[in-house]
Amino acid sequence: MEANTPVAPGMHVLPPLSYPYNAMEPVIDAKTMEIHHNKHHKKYVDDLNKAELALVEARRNKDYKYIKYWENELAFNGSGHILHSIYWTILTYPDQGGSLGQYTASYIDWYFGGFDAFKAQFTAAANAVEGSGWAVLGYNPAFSRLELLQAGKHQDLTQWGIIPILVCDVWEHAYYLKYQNERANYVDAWWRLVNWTEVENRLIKAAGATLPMQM
Ligand code: MN3
Repeated sequence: MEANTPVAPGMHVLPPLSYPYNAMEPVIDAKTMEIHHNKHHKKYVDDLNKAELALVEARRNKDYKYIKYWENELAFNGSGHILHSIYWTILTYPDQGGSLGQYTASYIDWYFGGFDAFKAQFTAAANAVEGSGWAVLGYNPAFSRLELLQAGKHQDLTQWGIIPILVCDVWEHAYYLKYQNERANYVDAWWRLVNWTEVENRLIKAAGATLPMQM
């Protein structure tokens, strides 16, 4: 069986670019590329590592008083690292990107009704992002198709690319009639309901029946 090689806590590294900082000239200047990659993206990587190591400590000490802070850091910096890593790889030298691949074209046509309609919506979404953020074309495995989304605050979507395996609904509608304001009692009791066979099935579907390689 093939082994999965997970990134150990605190071991993320800034991925090198496959082109020099001036590659995007004159569309994006070299200085912008350098600061964006070597300062902004690097800070996401450093702060993601810091958050993961802080949570290793929290688990060891069973001390979760800063859980909200570190979970937010994990989401903000994890999403920043993931989205920037994608951003660098989907760019290349001006006008050297080739033409739309067969699968890309098919999925875009199927859902958006043609490349022009897709491009118009993507452009509108990118221009209308509030403050800083992203326009994202993604494949949604739950619907087996593409979707086009804005990410205003990218941490609100936790870490982009993650496939949910086990989820607990803590909106009040999920428990209020019986538990009222005692959410902790609901969450405690909720553990008795988990279908671990389904959790296992979802994980196998996501990770492809590979076990993590031993550290
Ligand atoms: Mn950026």
